[in-house]
This record gives sequence, C-alpha cells and structure tokens, in this order.
Amino acid sequence: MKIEQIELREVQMPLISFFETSFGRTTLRRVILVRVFGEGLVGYGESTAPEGPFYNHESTATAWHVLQDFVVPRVFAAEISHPREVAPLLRPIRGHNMAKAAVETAIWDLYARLQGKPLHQLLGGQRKTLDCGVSIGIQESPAKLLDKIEKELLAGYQRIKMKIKPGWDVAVVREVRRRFPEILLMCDANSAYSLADLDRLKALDDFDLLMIEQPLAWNDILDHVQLQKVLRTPICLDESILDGEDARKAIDAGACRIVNIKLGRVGGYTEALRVHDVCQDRRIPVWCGGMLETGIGRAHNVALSTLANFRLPGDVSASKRYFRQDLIEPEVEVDPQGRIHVLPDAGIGFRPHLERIEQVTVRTRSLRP
Ligand code: OSB
Ligand code: MG
Repeated sequence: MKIEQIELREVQMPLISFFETSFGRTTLRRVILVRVFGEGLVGYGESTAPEGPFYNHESTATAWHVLQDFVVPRVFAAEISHPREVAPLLRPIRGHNMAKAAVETAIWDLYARLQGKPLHQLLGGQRKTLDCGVSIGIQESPAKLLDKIEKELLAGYQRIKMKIKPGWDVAVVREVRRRFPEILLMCDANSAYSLADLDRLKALDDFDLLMIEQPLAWNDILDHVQLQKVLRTPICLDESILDGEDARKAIDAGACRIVNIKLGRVGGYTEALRVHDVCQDRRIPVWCGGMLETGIGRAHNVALSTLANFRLPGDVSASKRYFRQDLIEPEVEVDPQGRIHVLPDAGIGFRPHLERIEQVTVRTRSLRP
C-alpha cells in the first residue's frame, strides 16, 4: 500500500447537551480527524482523545503533537502491505494509544476501500445487526435523569448505563430501579472510588445491575480483584485495559467478568482484536465503548462491534443523541428495537460529509513523506 499523504484536521463539534462524568463535564468535542491518501483512495480515522487528560493521559493537543511528530513520520518511513503491520510499527512510542488508533484505523479503512470490501468483513465480523445501549451522564437532578432514561427507552435502546460518582450513586440508582424495575441497567464510575468506599460499592449489589464499570483507579487491576471477590455484580474494566496482555492479567486474576473495548484506548484494530480474542478464549463477554465520537469514530465502532464476542449491548448509539448534524452520510441510526443495521459498503461504510467537515474545521496539517 503506497501512502502518499496524511492529513490531520481538528474539528470542533458542540454537543447537543453537556455530558458529565465523575471526572468532569464536556460541552464541546475537539476531535482530530485523520485522512490517509493512497493509490487514489482515502481512508478515514478519528482520534478519540478527550479535550483534557482526565479520562486517561491523552488530550486533543497531545494527540496532535504525537500524531504529527511521531506517528505519521513512522508510517511514512515504513513499507506497509497490510494494516496489521501498523501497530507493531508504532510500538516503540509508549502510550498515546488514541493518537496511534487515529492513523491505524484510517489505514484499515483505506485498505478495505482498496479491496472494495466492507471493513467489518476484513475484520471477520459476522453480525448484521447490533444491539445498542446508551450512556447517560450525571444530571442536575434525579428527576432529569429519570426523564432522560424514559426517553431513551422509548427510542428503543436495550440497555441504560448511568454515570455515578460519590454523592450521585446509591440513592439515585435506587430511584432509577424503583421506576424501571425490569430494564438492563448498569453504572460507570470512571475510577471515582477506592477500596475505602467498599460499603458504598457493596450497596450497589442490591439493584440487580448488569455490571459496574471501572469503579476503582484507572491504572489498577489488583484492587479490582479484591472488590470483585466481595461483589455479586460483575465488574467491567474500561480505563485499566490498554492491550491484550492487560485483559489476560485482569481476567486470570479475577479483576473483572466483562471487558469494555474502545478502539482508541487500545491503539486500534489490531490490539482490539487481540483483547477480543483473549476475552473470548476465557468466555468473558466484551462490548464496544464510546468516547462521544463523531460519525467517523462511530462508523469504526460499528465495524468493530460486528465481531462474535461483542455479546452485550454497546455504547454505540445514534449520531443525533450527541450532534445536531454528524459528519457522515447517512448518520448512524438506531431502529425502534434499539438495533443498528450494518451497511454493506466498502471501508467504514458511511460517506464522510466533506462540506460539513470543512465547516467545523479549526486547523489542518497536511503531511507528506
Ligand atoms: O467511560 O465510557 C466512558 C464518554 C467519555 C469518556 C468516557 C466514557 C464516555 C461514555 C460515553 O460513557 C459513551 C458514548 O460515546 O456514548
Ligand atoms: Mg467507561
């Protein structure tokens, strides 16, 4: 595959309403889109790095720096015949997985387009429809949260994830459960607790939750082992799993019974497939997480979610939940049963809306070998 040019482009996309987690509130997404040009076609990728280093180490600005100064030069310096070769090429760069994934996923898209095949097919994905859940942030009041949940259930979503933090947890979850006794419900703490909060975390066992996502530190495995020993509710790890080896260690140690896979967090498809397979071998289900992606990242999440071991509803939801207008055509839509229908077109399957992308671009950098 001859790669002739790589373009970085920062776009700014206001969210329809703020998204709040235990680490802060997002109102504007600052995303880096990557275009990889080769052999007459273009592949698209998206850096899911958040605006500031509060989910993990990365931010929009660090991703731009690492892409421009380290990731892209390494790609230009190599001969690439298959996208599987990209991740090993980037291995010497420690961390910065979201920056790496932006280019890695774009090269997978380009390769699939050059083959004239859908990306999900190249990955070995079989699913034609995906079960969808939603992630709902911390709200100004429990009443607002109940309203939001009701609206998403009416739209068909199959599973509700609510963000929690100390002070917005047991009492609120109790209210949600009282109002919606039968729904698939889970919590995501984004590392807001420690083992000192054991009683509070144990209290969540009363609400028949599908799982609790990342209750303890973003870089911890061992404390999660202690916690899982005393919780009935399955723990799902997000922040703590950066590669297949992390997944193996966490599962074999008993730190979790479910794994959330995010393309950005693990550095792209090659490692996402590895995490998927490590989990599958150990009969641990996975699901696809989200980082408030625009349509480009969303389309990649759809492709990934077609793999067999994505057995639980993911945070892969409709474009219109986050953005007034998304950057792809068609937008990602969810049917009244809460399912996404996978498109058969080449590459990521959705067409980038170039004029709209141009309108929201705040800086561009074109790089050549
Ligand atoms: O932990 O899953 C998370 C959004 C930003 C940062 C971290 C997380 C999230 C979400 C949103 O939960 C998922 C989505 O994109 O819908
Ligand atoms: Mg999470």
